[in-house]
Amino acid sequence: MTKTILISGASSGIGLAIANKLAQCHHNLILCGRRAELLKKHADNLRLNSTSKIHELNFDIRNYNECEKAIHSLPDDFTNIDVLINNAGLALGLDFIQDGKLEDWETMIDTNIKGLLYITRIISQKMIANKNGHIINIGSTAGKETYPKGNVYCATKFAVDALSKSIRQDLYLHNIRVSQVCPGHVEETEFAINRFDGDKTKANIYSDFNPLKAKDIADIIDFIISCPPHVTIQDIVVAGTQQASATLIDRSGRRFD
Ligand code: NDP
Ligand code: 8X3
Repeated sequence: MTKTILISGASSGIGLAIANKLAQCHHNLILCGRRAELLKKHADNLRLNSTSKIHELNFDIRNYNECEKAIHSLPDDFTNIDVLINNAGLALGLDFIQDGKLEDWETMIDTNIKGLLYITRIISQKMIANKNGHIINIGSTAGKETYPKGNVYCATKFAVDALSKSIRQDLYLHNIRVSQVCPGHVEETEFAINRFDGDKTKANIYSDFNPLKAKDIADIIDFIISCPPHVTIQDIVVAGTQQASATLIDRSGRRFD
């Protein structure tokens, strides 16, 4: 069945891979992100290569008014959102707590926690009115297990973990499903280059083992939304086979390629 699906953070990485997968599955998509040109390029590509209806929304998820204005601007075809995928998020820096940059902390908290809350508040109101909906949060293994210097990023993902459970408790009586996917390292994303502020040497964290690919997460999302209405996948924790925990990674070379 064709669904209308809003994906935050669809301009790159995991969000873009989800958009590609769900367009192949004939769903109608609302692609969100701040980089308008990039989003338009991806949207045009999907329009060319799929039968899905595609709409782009450019806004900063950290600003509640911008979120509200963007969602309220949706054309009629897209207003009944069946699935919300809260994917936009980032890590900035990898520092001991005493060295952390306040600006990085604010950005991570504002994006990963408050941005997710803003979008969820706005869209859940319509889902409640429709008595139908599915919210999928992209958490992280960093939301299950801390690691040295992960401090604030881990805290934001622990918050996503808590919100995934608590929002489910708020919304299940309204026929709204809430799921979470918690990946370990995922390549084919801008995650590491953003975390290390464009430093390619520091961001080179995937070359000596085989991590997940963005497409792997997209396949999991497709599975979650394809489950029959009486089934909710509550939580999936997934990592590459060479990654056993946040810090236990077999970096002896890429296997399984
Ligand atoms: P990317 O950097 O490739 O994607 C992040 C996306 O978030 C971009 O599309 C970006 O769009 C969007 N975004 C960031 N800030 C904002 C903002 N203020 N307003 C609106 N959109 C914003 O990284 P990933 O694909 O890896 O990240 C996606 C999610 O996956 C994140 O929540 C991340 O924490 C999580 N994750 C990533 C892992 C990894 O190893 N890569 C592992 C586990 C979880 P734009 O810049 O255009 O606004
Ligand atoms: C991204 C995975 O381990 O870099 O959420 O925090 S990790």
